[in-house]
Amino acid sequence: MGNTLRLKLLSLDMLKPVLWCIWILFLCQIWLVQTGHGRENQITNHLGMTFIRVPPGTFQMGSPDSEEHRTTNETQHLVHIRKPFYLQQTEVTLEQWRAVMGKSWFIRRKGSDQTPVTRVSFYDVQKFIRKLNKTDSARYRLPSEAEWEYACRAGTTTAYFWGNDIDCSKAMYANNPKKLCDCCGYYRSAGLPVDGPAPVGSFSPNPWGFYDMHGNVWEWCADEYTDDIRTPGVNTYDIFSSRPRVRRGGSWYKYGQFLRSANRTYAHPGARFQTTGFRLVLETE
Ligand SMILES: [Ca+2]
Repeated sequence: MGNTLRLKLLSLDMLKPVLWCIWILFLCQIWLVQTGHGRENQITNHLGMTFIRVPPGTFQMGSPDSEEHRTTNETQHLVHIRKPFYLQQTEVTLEQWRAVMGKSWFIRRKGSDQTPVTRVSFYDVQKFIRKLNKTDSARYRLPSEAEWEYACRAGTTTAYFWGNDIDCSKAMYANNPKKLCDCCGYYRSAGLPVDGPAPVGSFSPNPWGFYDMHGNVWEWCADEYTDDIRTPGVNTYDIFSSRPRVRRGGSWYKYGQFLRSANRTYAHPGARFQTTGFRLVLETE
């Protein structure tokens, strides 16, 4: 074998690892695009709120009969999400709330800027949305209950995105010394605040990249509450409506079973709770 040929083969051997890396990067790129998790599927607005694109699709909303702690308002049924939408990656934070509403709203609030905003009623949230919509060319709104559960499940069918068992290391709940403190010790050792929510994004995200869909704070949805989940309530905001609105996801305050993907509760739209905040949908079309 001549020297020239040997040199060529040697160069080819040296190139192999490089070619493999290029190939793996190419495959990763395809995976990111196909699973909807590439950067092109995220939008960050002028307030630093990040929104992740949720593709259209079909899913089983509600819980199976076999699910522990399920209640009668979780009848399982097929739901079609026909349009893509962008959902906020985290709950709305105190910093984001103040940026829109001004500091005077939360003089007595404790917690870091990254703490989710709470004690905001459904009506308060509508004021926030109206102000935000005036400062930005984009349009914001609350998610419908179906959109919320679709994004919470992120393709999973178990009680929580990680499985069927609640776990202090996966989400924020039972962090209340007066009511239920099963997880207080764990959170204390993890450096998280006790007797309140954690800064947003303190736990691992679900498979689609959303943080704290399970726990931390309950999240207002747009829909009026109906007992039969198969017939969703009106989700057009009506300032004169005092019908109860849906809240989803459970909170730091009490039981882990309230964090289940299918769990539902509701409240008067004027109620302010230390357990309840929200996240937004960004309309792009
Ligand atoms: Ca939450």
